[in-house]
Amino acid sequence: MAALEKHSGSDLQELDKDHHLHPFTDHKALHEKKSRIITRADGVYIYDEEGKKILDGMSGLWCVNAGYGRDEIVDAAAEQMRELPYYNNFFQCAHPPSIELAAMLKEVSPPQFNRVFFAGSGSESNDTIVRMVRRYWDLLGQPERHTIISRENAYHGSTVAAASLGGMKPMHQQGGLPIPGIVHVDQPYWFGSDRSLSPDEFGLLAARSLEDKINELGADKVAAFIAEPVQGAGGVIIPPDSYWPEVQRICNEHGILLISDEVITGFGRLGEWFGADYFGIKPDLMPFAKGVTSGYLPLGGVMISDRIADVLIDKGGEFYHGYTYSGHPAACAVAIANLQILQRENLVERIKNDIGPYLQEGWRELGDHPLVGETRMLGLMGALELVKSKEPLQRFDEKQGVGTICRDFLVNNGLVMRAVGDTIVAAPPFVLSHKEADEMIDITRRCLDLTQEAING
Ligand code: PXG
Repeated sequence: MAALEKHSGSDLQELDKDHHLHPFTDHKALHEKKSRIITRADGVYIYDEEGKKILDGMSGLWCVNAGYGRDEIVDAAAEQMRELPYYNNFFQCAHPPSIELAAMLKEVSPPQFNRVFFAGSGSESNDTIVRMVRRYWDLLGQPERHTIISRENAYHGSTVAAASLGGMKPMHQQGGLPIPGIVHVDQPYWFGSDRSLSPDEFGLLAARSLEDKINELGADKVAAFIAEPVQGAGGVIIPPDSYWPEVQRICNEHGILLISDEVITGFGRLGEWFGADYFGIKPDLMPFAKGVTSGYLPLGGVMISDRIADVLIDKGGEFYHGYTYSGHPAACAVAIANLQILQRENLVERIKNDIGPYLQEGWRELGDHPLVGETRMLGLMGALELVKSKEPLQRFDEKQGVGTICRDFLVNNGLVMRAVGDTIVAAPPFVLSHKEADEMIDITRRCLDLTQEAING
């Protein structure tokens, strides 16, 4: 540690280049450049090692919902580490933080959920999903109900099972994914369609691609359907109103488990505790991660409905599944402190009634910019679709990298947002003030102008 403290600036960048392979990175491209080194953060701002202040419009990676600099979360971790830094929940053991967090999660979750299974990340939570739904049907004497249906362009994580559940073609092309028993249906991406149907007609059509697949496979072969309430990494795809009720009908009619991946939408991002609450659906399982700790320590898990838990408990037999860090005490203590902040400061209600509508209004106004083909935002989760022409609608050639050009202007001008192709996505911390929201909109508008100048040459 003492040795590392001596390093700063380009020295750190060199060490990074020499010793660190980054996640989701073109290693050759990064090797030819330098990484941006973030050294500290406070509130909604991060600071790089040159002291540049950047508004974090992504809450880290969709996770630092309570904002940076929360001493009570830090204190909770330190206290827990002094008391009991680690013990496992295997072999009929448990510890106070895992038990107290489990009870707290039950309180904030929809009524069908009374139990949680802990994991260390969203990907591990979704690996748990694959194993648990198959275990459930095995225990019910229907082992042939094996196939899990997911959606094109979904993101459910990066382990072999989670990446298979995901619907990202480039990920599947690396390493022969998906694994057998996972298939994909349409996503409800109206703006990405030819828009000949109304959004509601299109939403029904997308939902019915699930029913078509069930009929093709035979319902007695299908275990579950998994989806993000709003697709996040895929570009903040907000489904038309008709979509979720129809999916719920289809799952009910065919007896298929419904899984709402709440890794991004869980714990308030849409202005309700869970995306399932927002859309009025009744999932059987809800994987979560990220916002449960506001990213201060890694923690994931799956909320397990009584439908599933009752079978696991009644039928018995060991379920050979779990992780060393399932319910890590320090991570659970951090989650408790974080959820207490959300509750005490009414941050979820704040998204619904205050900062959500406020940012949404400014965001919507960006739609008058010539580069913006569509704006969408639910709660604090939004997207801007950059287009070459609005009428008739024309997209840019992907190779032009317009989204990346805009993203780079944004970061250089003090605002981090993500580019998903030519879609700019945002998910700021829940503590964003009105002034900071104005700053987000002002920088975005300026960078849209800069992007337009750059592409016009
Ligand atoms: N489900 C969903 C819906 C996610 O968004 C995961 C599962 C996996 O979680 P872990 O903790 O294993 O990463 C995610 C993660 C991006 C980006 O660039 C999104 C995620 C992760 C990393 C980058 O948008 N989402």
